[in-house]
Amino acid sequence: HRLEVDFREGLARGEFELYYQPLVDAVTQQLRAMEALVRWNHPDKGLIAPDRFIAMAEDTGLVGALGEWILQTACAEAATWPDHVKIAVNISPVQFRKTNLLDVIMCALVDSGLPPERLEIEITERVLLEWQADHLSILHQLKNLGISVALDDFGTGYSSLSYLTTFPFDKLKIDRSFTRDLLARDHCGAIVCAIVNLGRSLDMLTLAEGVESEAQLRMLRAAGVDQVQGYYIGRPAPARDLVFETGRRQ
Ligand code: G
Ligand code: G
Ligand code: MN
Ligand code: NA
Repeated sequence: HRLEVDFREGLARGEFELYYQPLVDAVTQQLRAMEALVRWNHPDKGLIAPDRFIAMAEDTGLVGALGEWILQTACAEAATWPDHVKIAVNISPVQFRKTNLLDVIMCALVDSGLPPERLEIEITERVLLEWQADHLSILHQLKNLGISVALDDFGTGYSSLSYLTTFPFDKLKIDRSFTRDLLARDHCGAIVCAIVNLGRSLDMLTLAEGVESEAQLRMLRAAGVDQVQGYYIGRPAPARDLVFETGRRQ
């Protein structure tokens, strides 16, 4: 309960901050997008990671206010970046189900002037678990606006692949557990290759998460993954620390 009170006050006091992590082309290393990752600078407890407060925000309904702040802030920030760099924003399943997501997204785009083509939303398979007609309708409306939709943490959780034929995702983000075990376990390479082929057949980009070494990057490239993300490519950093080269990130 204490955390919940702190959370309400923290939102009002501007204690939340977005960090940004690069998503790059696997071959050319060209910057494609930045993923917004929320952090909480707690006055006493220091920097708090989202897995400590997102669930609480979902349970208390505060995820609506937090999600709105995140979308507004991420779009406003991205509007100042080079045109070819997209902004990827995580949408929690509860935010997806219980809030007026389309309105909130439209407002963030209008207020920031960010073209919809530069916004990518990331949803997890958890959203699809309670798949309903209006979820599908929201996703289709987002796509019709030009916003892209990525399926986050792909390959974990709910292994039904049938929803891939129900909705045309733009990107499959291969969960970092597959990247982590690439060198240690043979079958992980096979799974990554299978997902890459699946993506190609369904006309979806593939991205490998959690790339932490050159060896992993080389294997992912060989497997034909389109994009990569991870500490080896770039760590999440606050907006003030971002540096953009023209078309390239060093
Ligand atoms: O950034 P970090 O690795 O600590 O994130 C941990 C988890 O929190 C991840 O599952 C990530 O998707 C989630 N997360 C990070 N930022 C956001 C956000 O802005 N909104 C939502 N809904 N989840 C986020
Ligand atoms: O669930 P989602 O993919 O949105 O989670 C993203 C989280 O993964 C971020 O909070 C980020 O801190 C974390 N992350 C990003 N790159 C790496 C990495 O290379 N290794 C590990 N272990 N975590 C990472
Ligand atoms: Mn994500
Ligand atoms: Na992920």
